[in-house]
Amino acid sequence: MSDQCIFCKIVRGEIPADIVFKDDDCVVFRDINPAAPIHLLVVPKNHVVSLQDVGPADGEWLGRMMALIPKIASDNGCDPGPQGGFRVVINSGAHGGQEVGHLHFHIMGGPRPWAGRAAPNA
Ligand code: DGP
Repeated sequence: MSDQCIFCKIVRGEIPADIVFKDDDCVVFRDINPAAPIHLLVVPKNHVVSLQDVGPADGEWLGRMMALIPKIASDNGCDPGPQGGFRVVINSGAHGGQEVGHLHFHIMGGPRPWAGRAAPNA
């Protein structure tokens, strides 16, 4: 955990968020500035700065988080199958367009065209 990190504060319940799922590994909440009709952030409870900071020892919890994504997407309105689906984005570091220094997966879905940002920091 990091004292000043905004996502750690959401994980600790110190600031509000529209949380749709939580388990031992992660918290999932709606993006405050959605780029798609459905835009969720999957945030590990551990303070990991970015994907650049993970390695082989992180495979188990990362794999569990990744494997949750299809169910979280469909539970929150993403249509199944090839006619539906969703986009997953992980921005990493300044050149990757990362704004919040706590690893997170964006899940974006809903019928196209998407109004507003087509993708975070695209
Ligand atoms: P990134 O650029 O990948 O670091 O994306 C950060 C996303 O986090 C961005 O789409 C907006 C979202 N965000 C930033 N602060 C907050 C917040 O306080 N609450 C929520 N729900 N989302 C936030």
